[in-house]
Amino acid sequence: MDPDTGEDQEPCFLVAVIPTDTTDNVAEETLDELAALASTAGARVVGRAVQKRSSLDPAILLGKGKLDEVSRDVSAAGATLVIFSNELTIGQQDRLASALDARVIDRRALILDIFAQHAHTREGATQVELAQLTYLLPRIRGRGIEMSRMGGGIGTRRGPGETKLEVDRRRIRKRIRKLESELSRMEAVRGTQRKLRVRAGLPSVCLVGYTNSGKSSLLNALTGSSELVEDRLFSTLDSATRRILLPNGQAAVLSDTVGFIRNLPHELVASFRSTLEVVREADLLVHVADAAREEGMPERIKAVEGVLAEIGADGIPRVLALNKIDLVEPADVTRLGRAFEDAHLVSAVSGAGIEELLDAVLRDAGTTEALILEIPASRGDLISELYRAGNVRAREYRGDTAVLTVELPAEKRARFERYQARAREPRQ
Ligand SMILES: Nc1nc2c(ncn2[C@@H]2O[C@H](COP(=O)(O)OP(=O)(O)OP(=O)(O)O)[C@@H](O)[C@H]2O)c(=O)[nH]1
Ligand SMILES: [Mg+2]
Repeated sequence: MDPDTGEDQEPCFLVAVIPTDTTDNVAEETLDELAALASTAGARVVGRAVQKRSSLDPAILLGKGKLDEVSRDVSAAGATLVIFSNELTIGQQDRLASALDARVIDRRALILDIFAQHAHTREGATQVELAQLTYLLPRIRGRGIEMSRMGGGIGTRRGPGETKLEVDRRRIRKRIRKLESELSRMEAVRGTQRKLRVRAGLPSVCLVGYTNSGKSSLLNALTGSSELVEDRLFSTLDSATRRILLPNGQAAVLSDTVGFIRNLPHELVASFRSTLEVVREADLLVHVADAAREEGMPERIKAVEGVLAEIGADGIPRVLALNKIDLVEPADVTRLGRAFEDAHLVSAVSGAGIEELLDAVLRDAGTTEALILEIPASRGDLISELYRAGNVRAREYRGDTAVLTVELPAEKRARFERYQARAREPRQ
């Protein structure tokens, strides 16, 4: 199947069962996102339905009347696949599939499927297979289940639906162990490469953000390289790293990463541990958000922050870049600027705001090398603050001046600027 031709795309129907207090806008946004995921996976959306419910029916999720309605709509629209935004148990999946007379998958399986289609490197493919099998394992429950029901594979031969057939739990466990050990070998290599970079002493900056917000486009705009940019979700799975020159001529490394999404399946976060390590070890994160999709923007920003916390990267200094500002009406640009005071309004396409963003990167990350500070020896308070806030590498006294070599976090630098012994020299 070729998702680009529009032919052969599996007709699919989307269903979201959401809490009663959800606003209509959020409900729409949930379905729009599910639709974007479905078409990214190569399916053609032929209909959608929402049901607001205060509690989910554990057997079949939907209320009886709604189930009949959806069932009629699914067959009228000729859908052979129904995708639920809710997470489904295997029992629910089975019951829904027979009630709706179509293949049924949930959003998690759909995201895993997209990742499988986009995994081009060996590490990416290994990470995705591990995530897919981890998703699958608890769903098999020892029965020789008919795996085609497990979904997988929209327009792909690589989903679990296709690797299926004779798999059983023992074999899956064995395969999981093998994949894990392969991944840790690949991680070790990656670690060595990273150490080489660290030794080169270059500050490391990482682009993070919701999928399709324009991270790869920004990497290209900032470095003049040509990473794959697509109006699809999860185009980037591997973290590409490029060298950039900051406005003062100093070099830094800039990495692109896999996009985040709300409720990112946790098997994926776990499997992508090593890819995401570049995020954890960055000196600065540039959080890229799509300013052209204002609906749901705060939620998407929050979702990204949630994933950052989940991977232990929430303590890293961050700048927010609102991208695609070329698509925003001037009046709305002003409003956005006020609503997100600290954000940089940028466009990877028009180049607007890129210089300013680089200045901010230089300010917040370009200065990871140690400062040499001359502090009056009488200012014990400042000296102990430096010990608390930074990493003091050396201290000596010259007369009544303490000379400290100290690595300081970005937010403390301005405070100690006037004690700096010499201007920072650009590196290389
Ligand atoms: N108009 C406009 N479009 C942009 C801008 N930046 C990115 N885009 C478009 O937005 C879409 C997604 O861009 P990518 O750079 O692939 O986004 P990404 O964040 O890397 O996406 P994933 O890797 O899929 O998570 C593409 O169609 C880009 O052409 C921008 O500043 N202005
Ligand atoms: Mg990308």
